[in-house]
Amino acid sequence: MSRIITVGAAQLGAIQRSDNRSAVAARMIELMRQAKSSGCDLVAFPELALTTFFPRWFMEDQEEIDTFFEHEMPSNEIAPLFSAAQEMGLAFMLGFAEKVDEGGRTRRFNTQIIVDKSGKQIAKYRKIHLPGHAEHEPWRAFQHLEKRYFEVGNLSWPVVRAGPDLNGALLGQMICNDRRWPESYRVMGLQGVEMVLLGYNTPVHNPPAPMHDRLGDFHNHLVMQAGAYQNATWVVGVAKCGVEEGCEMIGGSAIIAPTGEIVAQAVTREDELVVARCDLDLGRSYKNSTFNFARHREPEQYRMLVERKGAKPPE
Ligand code: CDT
Repeated sequence: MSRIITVGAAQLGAIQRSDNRSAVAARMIELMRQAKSSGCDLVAFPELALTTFFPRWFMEDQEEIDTFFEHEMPSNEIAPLFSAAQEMGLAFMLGFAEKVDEGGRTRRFNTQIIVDKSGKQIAKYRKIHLPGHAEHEPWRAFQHLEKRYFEVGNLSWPVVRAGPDLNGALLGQMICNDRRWPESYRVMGLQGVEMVLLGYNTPVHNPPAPMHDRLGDFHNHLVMQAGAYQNATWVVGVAKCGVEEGCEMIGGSAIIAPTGEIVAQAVTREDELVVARCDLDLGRSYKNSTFNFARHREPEQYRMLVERKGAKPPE
């Protein structure tokens, strides 16, 4: 019997600083309604879905910075999103800035969670590859201060086995910049992942390398398609996009099959639901042949991957 789950990539258009969380949640609930009427089991939202992409600003006042973080999930403002999902019997993935008291101190992470159809949180991931910089760089058109506002995630890339409501899917997560790194996919590939959910906020303009700007959409799909094929997994990439506080961000939300093919893709840079019926077993033939890891991988020869961080050319 085939193991199908119907997935919605719930792309969000721009969120301005003046948009409060209740207004954003209302937009998300509308996308959930569309998802329900399209037969979705699971809806995925973007990275930092509840606010504008705040690392574009240099801020020093911790109180101001913390206005972008969630100290409890769900907060009162976000609770309607969770209730709506539960009433509709929809599972969802949500990205947000997490402020947590852990190990006797306050910590801040760029986080995603998966909530099942019954409203139970079944997975959490904290972003590991934090792009950008930690100090103010006024020469940039806008900042990218993820290294200032977040700690590196401390949960690696866990894969969870969802319950029967999601056909026992083996689900993994990554966040935005992670999708550019093959290591992110492989750690989950080695756990047999069947579907990777990922949200992103990707500015069109890359201040340190403006010559890359024309390639943003291409690189977005290139890395997700490669990651899907090489690990025989579905990849669901969901953008927050459009012009946010004067910063233009790419769209291109896409659902990619284990074949490496894009099976559904957004055509706007606004709130838009992209739906695909995903057979969780579609990757099986790859996992059993070309990418039979147990048979063909040679980890002894890969030691440098964990022993060396930066590239060091030979003398
Ligand atoms: N949010 C995030 O990680 N964005 C980065 C911006 C590019 S920095 C070159 C990304 O990889 O899409």
